Amino acid sequence: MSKATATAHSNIALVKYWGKRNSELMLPQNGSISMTVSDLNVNTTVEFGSFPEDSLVINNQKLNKGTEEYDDYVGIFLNVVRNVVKKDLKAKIVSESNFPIAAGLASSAAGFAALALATSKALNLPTDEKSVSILARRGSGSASRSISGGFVEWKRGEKEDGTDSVAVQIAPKDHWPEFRMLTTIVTSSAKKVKSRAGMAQTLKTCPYYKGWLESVNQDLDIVRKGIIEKDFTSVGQTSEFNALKMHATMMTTKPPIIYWMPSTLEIMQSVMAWREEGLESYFTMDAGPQVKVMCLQKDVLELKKRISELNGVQQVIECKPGDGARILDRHLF
Ligand code: 2P0
Repeated sequence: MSKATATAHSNIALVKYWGKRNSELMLPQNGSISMTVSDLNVNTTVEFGSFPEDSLVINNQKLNKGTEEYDDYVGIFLNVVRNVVKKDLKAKIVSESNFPIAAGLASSAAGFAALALATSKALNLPTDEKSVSILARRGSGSASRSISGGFVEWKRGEKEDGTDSVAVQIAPKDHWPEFRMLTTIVTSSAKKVKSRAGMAQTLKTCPYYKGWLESVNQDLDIVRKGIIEKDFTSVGQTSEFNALKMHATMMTTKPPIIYWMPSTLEIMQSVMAWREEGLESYFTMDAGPQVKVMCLQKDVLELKKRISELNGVQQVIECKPGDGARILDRHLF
């Protein structure tokens, strides 16, 4: 059978991936650590066959050749797959997400993780986590991390062929079920600069990128150890610091990339003030204006209430450590 369906969740990075050393193989400049989240998911069905051409529908919208989503993302991934199986098969893909895509909520991570697993199953390729992580990486770097559940590290790797640039689980979701990310949506419109272009621009023009690379391994060590020891203060402090360093490199490119909106900053400053009062929480932002507030389960109700009262906050989604990608029996077509 050449048709399969898979589901995958987004992940939110605690130590960020920002920059490639090989854009064809999607090899990162640095390792990263994330939490796969429970509540933001994508379901994808793919069928391979002798169709006239590839077709792609995401959230009921057709996105075939000529659209950015197909040409720069899915089309490239499908060519990688055709190269692996050495057959000119065409794909029919239908995908549904339960959150706005392209708004800095790691839609490409969940999307390509689901597509890579469904593709592997449909084409009888290996479906172990390592193999699927490596395939998912070719669609979108952060997708490599959504194959596993819980807390995950995407190893930078050293090899030129990318066979050691793979995501591995640090701890399963049940290791630290109290850990929360309150994903705060301040806008659902698409971001102006895609991560891929933003990273390339940073590498080319940011004078501080060297400082990012020099300090990221230390962040990885602290966050990895903090997760294993369930040391919330250590994980929160270092993740927040790491996110600010990444945004500092984005802001200091030519032309500058500023993903924040006024409400992004309002949430950040509020979190810092609440922390002073003893309500322990930390923030992280990705390539978009949304803020993810890290906290422990015991403080969720109070924080949700306070965040919802801030200007510009449209929605607060409580994300727990979640499962990795898995095959579903029910197809979308
Ligand atoms: C991350 N981001 O670690 C970082 C933090 C955004 C900021 O991974 O070019 O969509 O497809 O590999 O994975 C978003 O970048 O980029 C991302 P590609 P991707 O989560």
